[in-house]
Amino acid sequence: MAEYQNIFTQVQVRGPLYAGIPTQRDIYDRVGGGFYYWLGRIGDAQVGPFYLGWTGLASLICGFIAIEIIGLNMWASVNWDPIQFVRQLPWLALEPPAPGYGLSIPPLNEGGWWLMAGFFLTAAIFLWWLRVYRRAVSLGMGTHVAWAFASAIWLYLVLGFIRPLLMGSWAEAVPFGIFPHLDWTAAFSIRYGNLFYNPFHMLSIVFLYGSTLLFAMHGATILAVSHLGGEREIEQILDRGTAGERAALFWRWTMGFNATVESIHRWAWWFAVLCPLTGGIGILLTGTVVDNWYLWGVKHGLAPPYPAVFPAVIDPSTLATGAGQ
Ligand code: 07D
Ligand code: 07D
Repeated sequence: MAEYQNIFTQVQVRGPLYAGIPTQRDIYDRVGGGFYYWLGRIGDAQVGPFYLGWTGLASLICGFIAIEIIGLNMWASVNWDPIQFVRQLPWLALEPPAPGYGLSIPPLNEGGWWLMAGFFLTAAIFLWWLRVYRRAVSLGMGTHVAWAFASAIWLYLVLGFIRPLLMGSWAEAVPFGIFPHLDWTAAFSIRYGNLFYNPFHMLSIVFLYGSTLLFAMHGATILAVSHLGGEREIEQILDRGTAGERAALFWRWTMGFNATVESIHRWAWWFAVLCPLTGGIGILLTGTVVDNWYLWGVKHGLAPPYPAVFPAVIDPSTLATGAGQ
């Protein structure tokens, strides 16, 4: 049996390069015949043929403009010093406008570039979504991938567009930058009284952790029966053999129930989709409906109140006399 433990060794030999089924010609047809190279050495990924439709091309152009605006602003912030740009890159940022600007269009150097980069990044993401949708339709597939992607786009839009609109200020949105966006995430949690007490953050974490658990279980199960042909989904559905049944029985034995060769993919789809979907709801409620998740938790019996030895907790942002008011 040991020789079949195929985490690193392969059971199925890689097939010949495949250019894919014929499709209706778009402005561009697929480019190249495909190849295996270094990328293909990991996980048998066939590279190409590529398809560059107008949505793909427009998306890449918008994405390039966004990255260009972000990158040049970051470079300008270190006085155009190339060494410092590379050295400090993870810490550099393109910040949204200051709160005073509300939802108005600020001067370029005070958030205008951020707004413009956000516009082009969003256009790039929307165009890529359209490409994913249209390529699926042209192959006669369902549009499941596009709708899963839409769930991530929902969270992205809540973080950078919908919630700032509701709060009346672009300053609420996320900055561009590797560590700066982490600082924003931590500051957001602190400002709104600890996101851990937000039940939608909890749900989002359930689906995030659940997704990795499901992925591990599914990947492991199929690898464990691939020496019986378990990864050949068609055969598992059409000619019932020993692999799928064995895998299902394994899970009934170990945890009492099993998914099927088909339903495991619905489990996976829903877990993945619900992670950013519930997360987006949680972010949308923060600052709009609930101002302090810890106090909300205390009110609903979720969190213990601070011991009575301390003075009552008052959310500083509700005080009209605070600094900067
Ligand atoms: C593995 C698929 C490949 C995708 C990759 C990401 C860019 C950005 C741009 C320098 C799993 C490509 C990255 C194109 C470069 C500039 C301007 C997906 C895989 C490799 N985050 N986040 C990262 C984004 C938010 C948080 C990494 C994007 C929220 C935490 C990467 C968005 C909050 C941590 C990144 C976004 C948040 C990260 C790795 C958009 C709450 C980390 C991502 C558009 C959700 C981790 C230094 C990854 C890290 C990390 C990108 C939004 C929190 C740079 C594009 C505002 C706590 N985030 N993030 O592998 O190492 O995803 O950070 O919404 O610890 Mg983030
Ligand atoms: C960001 C969707 C948008 C991405 C898109 C992709 C490109 C790149 C490039 C191809 C990820 C666009 C792609 C442009 C193309 C190439 C190369 C999805 C995104 C459209 N948290 N937290 C979550 C945990 C804390 C905070 C979710 C854990 C603290 C905030 C997740 C912990 C504080 C937000 C999660 C923890 C805090 C979140 C994200 C533990 C900080 C969010 C789910 C163990 C001190 C976000 C409701 C996701 C959310 C979010 C996990 C702790 C803050 C489940 C495990 C208490 C502000 N947190 N968190 O799918 O939805 O993201 O919250 O401590 O906004 Mg959290």
